Amino acid sequence: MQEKLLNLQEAALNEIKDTSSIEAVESLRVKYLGKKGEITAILKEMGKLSAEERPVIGQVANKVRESIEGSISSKKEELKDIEKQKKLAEEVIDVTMPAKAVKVGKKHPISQIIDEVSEIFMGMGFSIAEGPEVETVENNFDALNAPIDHPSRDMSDTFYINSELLLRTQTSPVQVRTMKGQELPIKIIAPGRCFRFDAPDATHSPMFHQIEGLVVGKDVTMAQLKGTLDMFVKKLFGENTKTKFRPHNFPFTEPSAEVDVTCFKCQGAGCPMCKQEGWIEILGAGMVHPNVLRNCGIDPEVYSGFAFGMGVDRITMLKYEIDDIRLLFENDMRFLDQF
Ligand code: 2NL
Repeated sequence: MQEKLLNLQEAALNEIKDTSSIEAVESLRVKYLGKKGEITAILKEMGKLSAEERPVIGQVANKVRESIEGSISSKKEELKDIEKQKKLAEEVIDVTMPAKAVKVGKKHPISQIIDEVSEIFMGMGFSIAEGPEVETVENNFDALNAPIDHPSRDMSDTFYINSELLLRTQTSPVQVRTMKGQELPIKIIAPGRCFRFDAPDATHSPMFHQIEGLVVGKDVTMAQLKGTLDMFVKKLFGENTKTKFRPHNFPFTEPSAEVDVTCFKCQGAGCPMCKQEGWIEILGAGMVHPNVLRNCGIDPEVYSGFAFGMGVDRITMLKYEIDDIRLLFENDMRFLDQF
C-alpha cells in the first residue's frame, strides 16, 4: 500500500510538472485529491490494515497528499505568473509612437461673419438682441406696417404654424419686441436665422441668416444712418470702401434705400465679382416708418429711428467667393474646412 501511494505520488508530480494551463492543473487536483480521487480510493482500503500498519500508512498518505498539494499550488503560481508576464508584454505602450491627430473644429463661415459684424457694431455702442424663431404674425408683419395683401404674407412665401404663428421671415420682430418692451434710446443689432417658403437653388435657401439693426431715440437722423453704415462697411470691407444709397421701398421704412458698396475685389473698377458694375448691393435701410413706431407704442412726433438689414449668407458667399448657398448648409467638412 505504501508502494502504491509512492507510485501515485510520482505519477502525480510528473503529470503536474507537464501541465501548461491552470484548468489542467485543476483537473489533476480533482483526479488525485478530490473526494472521488485516487488517494481517497487508496485510503478507503485502510480498514483492511492491521492496527500497527495503519498509523504508518496514514502518515505516508498525508505526506503524499501534502506533496501533491504543494506541487499543485506552486504550479498554479508559476502558470499565473507566466500569464501575467504575457499580458504585460501584450499591453506594453510604445510612448515613441506618433500620436493620433486631434481634429480641432472651428466656427462655421456664417458664424464667423455674424461674429465679425457683431464686433464692429458693438464697437459703435450697439447691443446684440435675440428673439424666438417662431413668431407671431403681429410681430413679423402687422407691427411692421406690412399691407394686409403684401405678397410676403402669402402661405406660398411664409411657413405658417397656424393663423397667428409663423417662422420669422426676417429678424425685425426682435426689434419690434425691443421697441415694445424696452426704454428708449434703443441701439441694437439682431442677428439670427430666418425662414421663407423658397425652393432651394444656388441663391435661395428656405433657412437663411440676417442681421438687422435699429436705432431709436430723439433726433435720430438719416445722416446718422449713412454715417453708421459708412463706418460699418469700411471696417468690414476695408478703409477705401464707399457706399451708395439708391431709393427703394420697404413697408417698414420711409424713406427707404438699398445700399451698395464699392466692390472689395476691384475697388470699383469693375470685375467678375461685381459683374463689371464696380458696386455690390449689400444692405437695405431707411428711417423707421411712423406707423411702425406707433404700432410699438412709440410717439413718432417725439422720437425717430433708423433701421437696416443685411443677408449674412450673401455676405459670406461674397467674402469667400462661394457660388452656391446650399454648400453652406450641407455641413460637408471637406467644404467647411476651407474657411
Ligand atoms: C434687407 C432689408 C431692412 C429693416 C430691414 C426694420 C426693422 C424695424 C423697423 C424698420 Cl423693427 N425696419 N428693418 C429696414 C430696412 C431694410 O432689410 O435687404 N435685408 C436683407
